[in-house]
Amino acid sequence: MDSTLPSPNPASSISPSTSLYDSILASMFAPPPTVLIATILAIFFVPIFIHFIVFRSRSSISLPTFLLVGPAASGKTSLMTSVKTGQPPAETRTSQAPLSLECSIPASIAGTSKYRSVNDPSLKAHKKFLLLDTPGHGKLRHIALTRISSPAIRGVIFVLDSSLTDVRAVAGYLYDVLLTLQNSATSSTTTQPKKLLVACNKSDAFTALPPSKIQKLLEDEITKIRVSRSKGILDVEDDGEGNDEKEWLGEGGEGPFTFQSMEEVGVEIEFKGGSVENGEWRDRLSPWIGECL
Ligand SMILES: Nc1nc2c(ncn2[C@@H]2O[C@H](COP(=O)(O)OP(=O)(O)OP(=O)(O)O)[C@@H](O)[C@H]2O)c(=O)[nH]1
Ligand SMILES: [Mg+2]
Repeated sequence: MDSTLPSPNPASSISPSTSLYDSILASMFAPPPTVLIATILAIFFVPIFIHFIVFRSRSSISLPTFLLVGPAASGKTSLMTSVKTGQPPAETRTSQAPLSLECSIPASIAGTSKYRSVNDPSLKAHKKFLLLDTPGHGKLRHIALTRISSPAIRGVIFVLDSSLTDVRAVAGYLYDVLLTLQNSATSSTTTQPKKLLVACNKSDAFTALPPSKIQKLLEDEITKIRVSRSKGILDVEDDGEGNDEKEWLGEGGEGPFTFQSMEEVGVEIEFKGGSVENGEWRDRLSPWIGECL
């Protein structure tokens, strides 16, 4: 009788799960060259790719936008180019489609920077925004009016020629812009007022009127337009569809119209004079744009 017991085989005592574990560990610490190269490439390029996607989508979708509106040949396209380049353009053509340009102002003038320390390095950066030019021709004004209520719009710049040769036509377009802003402010869920800057351009011209005089003439003309339009509206009964958009300007819509009274319906208006020819708009617009950002 063989009394010797068979010696235990060390290999047979290792379970299959232990050997799998070992082989995974071995491949992790000594990976094949192809896996090594793929991992290094992923480490370098995936963050760059994600940054590119995020950066591109933010700049194209959520950049704060300022809408340029106003009658034809008032200087909207010229003003936009001069804010971007600091120089008046050599020549412009009648606009037939909207056009946007990316511009920037020093972050120190932006409204959100007023509580920062003067030593905050972020104040040395620039704040980007878009200027969106629209055609002034009567048949193409719907392009501007439909964009006024867009959430990306931080402010509207109404550009007019300071000579104000046709005050009725200018006041008529401004009336439509104000009405759209008023309806947008009253239907908005935020209490943030809508901002409008009336840019009295071409102040270099001999016939140019000062902004205070332009403001008064426009107020008188809008008062007349409001009276004539309200007569038409009173004849029309409520359409019964719960449409609460107002068709007249101001809280009550009675008496003389003033731009100041638009604050009661959530629209803040400022007047500024300047000239593209003299390269004045970049400095004159920056504080107002900074407040809106
Ligand atoms: N004198 C003077 N001329 C200006 C000024 N700004 C613009 N212009 C001239 O006014 C004309 C019309 O300018 P645009 O910028 O094309 O006007 P716009 O408002 O874009 O016109 P539309 O595209 O038709 O709506 C051009 O000949 C400009 O050179 C200014 O400040 N002073
Ligand atoms: Mg134009």
